[in-house]
Amino acid sequence: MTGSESPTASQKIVNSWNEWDTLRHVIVGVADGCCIPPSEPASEPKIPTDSDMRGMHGPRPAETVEKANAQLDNLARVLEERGVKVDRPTPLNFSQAIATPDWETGSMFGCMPPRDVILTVGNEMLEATMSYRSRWFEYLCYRPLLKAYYEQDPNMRHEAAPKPRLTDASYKKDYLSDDITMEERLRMVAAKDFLTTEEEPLFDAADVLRFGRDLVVQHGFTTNLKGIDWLSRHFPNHRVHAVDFPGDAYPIHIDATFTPLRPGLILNNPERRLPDEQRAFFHRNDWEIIDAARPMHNSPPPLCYSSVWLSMNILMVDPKTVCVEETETAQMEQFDKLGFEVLPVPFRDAYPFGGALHCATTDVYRDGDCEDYFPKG
Ligand code: DAV
Repeated sequence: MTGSESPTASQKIVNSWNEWDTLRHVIVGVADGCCIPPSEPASEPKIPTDSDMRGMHGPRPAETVEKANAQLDNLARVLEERGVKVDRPTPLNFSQAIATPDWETGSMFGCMPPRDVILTVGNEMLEATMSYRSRWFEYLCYRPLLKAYYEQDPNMRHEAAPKPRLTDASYKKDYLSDDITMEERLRMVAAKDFLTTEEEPLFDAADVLRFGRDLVVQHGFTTNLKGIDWLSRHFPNHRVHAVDFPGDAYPIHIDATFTPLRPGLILNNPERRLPDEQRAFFHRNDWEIIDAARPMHNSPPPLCYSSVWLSMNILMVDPKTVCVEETETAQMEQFDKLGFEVLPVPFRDAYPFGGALHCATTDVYRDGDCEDYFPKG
């Protein structure tokens, strides 16, 4: 290759190897047209009988969409004011029914949590398989952006994991029926008896955390062992580690459970501690795992799928600066004591749309290269 053919720095659009290096370019979700999808095998156990979402489906109330969008737009503005380029996905008509040759379902979900769908690893953006039928086509909302990055950045890799069939064979039948006690649920997750079967590889992008050469992936309801194996074959230059958190009765996405803050420091949900034998890898490489502060709320906002632990679902803007939901004062105080600069942003109105600040974003570009943070293997 001659000098004139080699990509120039300005053509490099996609680059992000970890969760904390300085953020330069990000996708922030939008709430337009978001729906509560009809019940399906993947969602049943996550919606307890007493939940305000039981039996509900259809477009979310317009005033909640407006409020969520105001907070999402504000997040975009806060990031832009710090020099971060912000892109937004293109919503589809989520209220339409969708079908494949194997199944049909009454609506889609939305294009808030971009983190759930798109996994950025270095110069690659990978569309996850997903594990909910209602989220099967969600990658289409990101295609206009990924297409543009691909056209502008000659080194960008646009990849898609094999689309799963998501037939009934992908879910355990009658898993966690209503009369199962919380104790029994916790016993089942501790035994790694999860909702999804090993019929085919399944993973949601939000079950993956990036630590340079190492990828840490939660095995749970939305990601199965075949999904983790697929990721390790797909990223042969990475070490892929499966983790699980026995205290989480509904293990869906890792990012309200385990949150790396900077090299050497991870926040762990004190109700969902990483088991000792899985901690050893972090400890022998001099990483500290500390308990997150307790959330300030006893319950999530109405019509929300996630737990109060969205308090620790934060966005690192650089290794010293963290974006935190503005009512989570205990979490902010903990960050302050750890020496971080804290950027408080209002975000609770966006929670029902699928999560907090980490969920609501997906990296396009962070400074830095692929480093080995675990030299002792
Ligand atoms: O604690 O409900 C939420 C994670 C959403 N991405 C929880 C997990």
